[in-house]
Amino acid sequence: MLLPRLYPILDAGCFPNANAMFAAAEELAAAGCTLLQYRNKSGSARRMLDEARELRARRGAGVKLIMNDRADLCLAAGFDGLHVGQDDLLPESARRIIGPVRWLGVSTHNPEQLAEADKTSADYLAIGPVFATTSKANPDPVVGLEGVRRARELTRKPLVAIGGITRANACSVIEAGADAVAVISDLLPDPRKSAEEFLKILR
Ligand code: 3NM
Repeated sequence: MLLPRLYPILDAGCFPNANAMFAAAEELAAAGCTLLQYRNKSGSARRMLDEARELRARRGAGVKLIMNDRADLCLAAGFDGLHVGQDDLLPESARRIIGPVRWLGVSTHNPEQLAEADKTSADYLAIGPVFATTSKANPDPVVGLEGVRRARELTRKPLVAIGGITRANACSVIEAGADAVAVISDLLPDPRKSAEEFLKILR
């Protein structure tokens, strides 16, 4: 698998309503984004599936959709992949559900978790939070650029850095060894402009 440099996360909690999130998804696709994650930490399963299906119906050609946390909703919505954290299904349990083809990403927050996830069938690993973030409840301790460098030494899988990444610091994160940056807040409130700038900076 080849990760694009920019991996936008659409966090339902960051939008006033679902339509605003769908509009953001379309703007990100128009800016050239080819991978989007749908994240919803507070919606019911029913609501999440409705939103995920709508995202899928509206996605542009060549845009892959990744479901956060929920293997069942990944399948039900016909998404292209699943991203699991340390409190979700174990990677191999998730893999059994989503099958061999869909992408599987795993969040890690320290070298031990990263080395463990490296042994699984995950297609990519995430490390974070790199910098302080306000987008996640109870974030783990910041790992910094040093944490990204260390993660790079521990895996040959594609590496996604996450947490507090902005247009101002994204280059330093890639230079530290990440293949991609996952971003929530610095893509708001003008997703198209921000994404175009990220893609230009990270080219
Ligand atoms: N996961 P922003 S940090 C969803 O450390 C998430 O695994 C993290 O949002 C991790 O770009 C984070 O606004 C929030 O900082 C990322």
